[in-house]
Amino acid sequence: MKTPTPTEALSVSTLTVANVPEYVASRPELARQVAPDGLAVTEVGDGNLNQVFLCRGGDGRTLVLKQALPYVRLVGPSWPMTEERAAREAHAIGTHAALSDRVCALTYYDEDNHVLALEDLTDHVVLRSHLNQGRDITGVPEILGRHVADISYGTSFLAVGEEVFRLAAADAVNSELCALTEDVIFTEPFLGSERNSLQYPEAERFVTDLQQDRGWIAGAMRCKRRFVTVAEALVHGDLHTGSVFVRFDGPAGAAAGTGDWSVKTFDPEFSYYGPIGFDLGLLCANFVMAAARADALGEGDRRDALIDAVPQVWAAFEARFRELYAGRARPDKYPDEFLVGWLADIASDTRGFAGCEIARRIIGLAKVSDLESLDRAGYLRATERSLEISRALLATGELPDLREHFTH
Ligand code: SR1
Ligand code: MG
Repeated sequence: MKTPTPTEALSVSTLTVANVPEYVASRPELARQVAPDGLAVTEVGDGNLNQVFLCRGGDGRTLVLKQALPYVRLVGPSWPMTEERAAREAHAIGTHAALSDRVCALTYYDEDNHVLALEDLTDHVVLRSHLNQGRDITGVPEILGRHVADISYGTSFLAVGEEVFRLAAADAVNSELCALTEDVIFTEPFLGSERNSLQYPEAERFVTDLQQDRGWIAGAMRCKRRFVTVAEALVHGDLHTGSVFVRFDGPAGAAAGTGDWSVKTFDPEFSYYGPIGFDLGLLCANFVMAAARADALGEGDRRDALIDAVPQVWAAFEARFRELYAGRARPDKYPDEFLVGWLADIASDTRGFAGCEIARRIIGLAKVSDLESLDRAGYLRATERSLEISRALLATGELPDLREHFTH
């Protein structure tokens, strides 16, 4: 094959381990980042939607390429999906990275082939894996709470002004992926679906019981209404512990703090203008399921530490949100009392979305390894307790006492 020149950028509908070197060589923006000669390429994607390649040049520099294909990777071509999600992701990374340094950097975007070149974070670990390994996360919940405040306040109408907000929200419509979320998070776990499944059939009785609880279903439908109709900020849209890379940089053995971590969020392809509590709710739900795992493994101290991640996320979010609000352009128009109501709405949304996320990760499509990798007894204990938390969050709208909940 003829060696491409920079003016002949290779077009590839499907990147493969074999054609990535040629693709990189044909694009000066990429060839500047990683030496195309002798490029070692590995498929490293473990997400549900896209393919991801790690490219290592002979000079040791690395690059990650992520490509959206016209279908859902988890299922295959039988579930078509447009590649538009790559554009949504590129847009969100650009917007969020301007507001927070906790974002995996985008170094190049190829709109034609739906390819994003991303900062290589293979010296980090996905937070979910870090949690599953039983490792400490002291300081991480606070970093994430603050990050959500930065990206959400920074894209809210108060920060950018009403007209800019309206135009930005219109520009970020992500209908296809929002529809997917509406199905898999808000509808199928509650009303039933052929896509639902359970790791062990004995858990069926918990689900059957829950699906007859009209209060639980009504709570979920309230959340769906909020998800569909509230456009508060450009949210990440899928901020679970599998969308966060962490690397501990502090001294070994010392107590960790927020300054000891590199934390980078990634994968915001589900981003859209939605309720701020959506990101917070998904995060908190995933900490609750990590706590349920620790509980099932008999690790009481660790369970309690993970339960504490929930108020830590919220406290850091609220503190930073208050700080940002204090700098608003028109304090004469927006009194402090306005913030009180806004935070109450976000807190209520957070509880509800957490309840939906727990339910979907157990009943619906796209499971979490925190629970799925437990043995049968552990899985049943963890799922029963997690689902009861989901019931409390959605049927009552209140956060139950989680320590009490796990130990009664
Ligand atoms: C088709 S799978 C759907 C899920 O995968 C993504 O990671 C999101 O969590 C989405 O809900
Ligand atoms: Mg994802």
